Formats: sequence, structure tokens, C-alpha cells
Amino acid sequence: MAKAPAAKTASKKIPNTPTASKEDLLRFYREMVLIRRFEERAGQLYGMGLIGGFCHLYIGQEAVAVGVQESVRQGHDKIITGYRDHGHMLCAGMDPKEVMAELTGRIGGSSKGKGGSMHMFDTATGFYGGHGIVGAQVALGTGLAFAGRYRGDDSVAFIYFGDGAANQGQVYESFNMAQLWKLPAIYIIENNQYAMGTSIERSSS
Ligand SMILES: Cc1ncc(C[n+]2csc(CCOP(=O)(O)OP(=O)(O)O)c2C)c(N)n1
Ligand SMILES: [Mg+2]
Repeated sequence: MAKAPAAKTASKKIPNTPTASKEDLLRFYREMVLIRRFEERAGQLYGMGLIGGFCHLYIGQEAVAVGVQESVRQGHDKIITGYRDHGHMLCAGMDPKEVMAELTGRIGGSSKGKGGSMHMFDTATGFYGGHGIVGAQVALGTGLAFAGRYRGDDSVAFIYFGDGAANQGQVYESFNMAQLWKLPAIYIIENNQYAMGTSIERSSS
């Protein structure tokens, strides 16, 4: 196997490098473990037939949402993602019991049990879903950023999507509008190398 070239920037100082105390790191770890344990249990309940519809787990990606959340002003900024959304909801500050109630279709869920795993919503914490149409959250999230600019409320939209969604046309239309109008949008691509069964090597240039 070819040896990877040494990183050229290793000796350079990276601007705006975040710092974290030991307490911060422990808190991040605790949040990641909460997501991992939540997802393990959700997977178990799905296998038992207690969660209807689909159930996409966030196992292995915990660090992304936990890290990004450090920049989110809770209840002020907006978060939107696709259907692999349980971790983002827990990070946004939603009550794990409420999220689990939603997964199991109960009235105590954040969307009264009607949204389920893929279409949960909680505007109180700034969580705008939970979307099953691959890539749609990028256009919707850009709309959230536009709303923030239009209302002048200084909010920022954090818009998550996957490597598969990155090949959708509306993603590029959204990028163009966001840059054209200088919208307060931050796009986060969660590249887990696969769009369902399609590897990124086979589908992305
Ligand atoms: C518009 C649209 N096309 C196709 C699908 C079927 N579909 C469901 S998940 C998925 C793959 C998405 O992959 P990615 O964006 O990488 O997200 P990941 O599951 O890896 O988090 C596809 C194509 C869909 N839901 N919506
Ligand atoms: Mg993917």
C-alpha cells in the first residue's frame, strides 16, 4: 500500500483552532455515549417491531453532531438534517424520553407520535427536522438561513446532509443562493462513504 504523503500543514499554525478543557472533553464524551446508548436501544426496539416505519441509526457519527453543537446557540440558531437524525435531536437539547416516545409512536413524542424516526420536529430547541427526501433539507435549511437574514434576528442555520445527498441538484442551487445573498448558513456534509448501498467511489467524482 502506498504511504500517505506527510501533511504539509502540520508545522503551520491553523487559525481559529478551537481549544477544549478537560471538562469540555468529558462533556463531549458523555454526549457521544448518550447518543451511542440511545441508538443501541433504538436498534433493539426496531428489531422487536416497536418502532414503525424506518429507523436510521447515528452510530459512528456521534462526534460530528456533538462537535458542531458547540457552535450552536441553543434555541436561537436552527438545525436541520436528513432522516439519520436522532443524534442531532439529542444534541439540540431535546429530552431523550421525548425522542424515544416519538420513535415508538406515542402521544408524548415531540411530534405527538406522528413524525416517527425520520420526521421529528421541535422548534423550541431550533430543530427543524428530520427529512426523508434526500437533499431536501439543504434547500429547506437555506430557506431557514434566508428567514434569519430577512427577519434580522442574527440566527444561523446549521444544515447537515450526507455524501449521497451531496449529488443532488438542489444542493448546488442552494449553495449558489446562499453565497449570492450571503446567507447565514453553515453546511455540514456527513461523509460516511455510502449512500445506502452505493459507495462514494462508484457515485461521486
Ligand atoms: C430524493 C430521494 N431520492 C432517493 C431516496 C432514497 N434514499 C434513501 S436514503 C438514500 C441514501 C442517502 O445517502 P446519504 O445522503 O449519504 O445519507 P446517509 O444514509 O449515509 O446518512 C437514498 C438514495 C430518497 N429518500 N430521496
Ligand atoms: Mg452517506
